[in-house]
Amino acid sequence: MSKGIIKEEYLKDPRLKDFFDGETSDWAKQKIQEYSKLMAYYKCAMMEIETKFNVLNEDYSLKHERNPISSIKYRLKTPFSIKEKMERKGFPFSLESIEKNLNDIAGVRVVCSFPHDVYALADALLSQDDIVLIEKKDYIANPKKNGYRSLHLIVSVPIFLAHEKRRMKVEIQLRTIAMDFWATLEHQLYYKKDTTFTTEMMEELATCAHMSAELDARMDALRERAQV
Ligand code: 0O2
Repeated sequence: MSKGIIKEEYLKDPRLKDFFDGETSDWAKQKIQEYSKLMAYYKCAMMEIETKFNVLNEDYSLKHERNPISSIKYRLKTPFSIKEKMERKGFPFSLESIEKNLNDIAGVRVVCSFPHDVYALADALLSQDDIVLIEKKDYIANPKKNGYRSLHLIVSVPIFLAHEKRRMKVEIQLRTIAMDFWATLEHQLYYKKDTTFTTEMMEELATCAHMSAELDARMDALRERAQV
């Protein structure tokens, strides 16, 4: 995920036509417009979520004189990645189906300082009365077999358009700097890649994840002792 990925060119990309099976008809043009509109709504939803976390960061730093958030990144799933996932999951291909079946078109990643901050921020967000929790996956309490840790939330957030209020789904990944360090490097080495990884290499990857978890726990213990 990288900040700034949502550019005008993204929606004007001529390859978007391929997304609708290479159609050049008026039907396809209309679909592209509708698709672009839907993506703009997702972008608005990500902005809403980002603002909510910035506000929480500000509030927390006033009370505790430190920032619980190290960075926030966001990304919109690309048309090709959307198409691949719809096909892989066997969903019918339409804009309605995309919106109904995919939860991770809009993704916001919040990198926090300490494990404590991950849960404090998640709780604070989920207690807001306009946020609806759709799904929660706690890969910190229950790490994946390869060692991946993060707290994943699927929420819906309202966006207020000129003449309409619309609820949009956003996937939020909350993780510490240590979790992000491991996941970013693992993403380059192994995740969804055809790289050959031996059992021993997989074990080494998991050991590195354990080390980062231990580092998190020790730093969190220090935070607690420092009472910040
Ligand atoms: P990218 O390239 O980061 O955007 P599904 O999305 O259906 O395949 P599921 O169960 O809905 O699977 O998703 P899950 O497990 O909640 O994970 C979704 C996202 O979490 C991924 O998005 C990754 O960003 C991240 N993630 C999950 N597992 C791993 C892992 O083992 N290593 C790393 N580095 N990241 C992981 P994408 O779209 O798959 O990938």
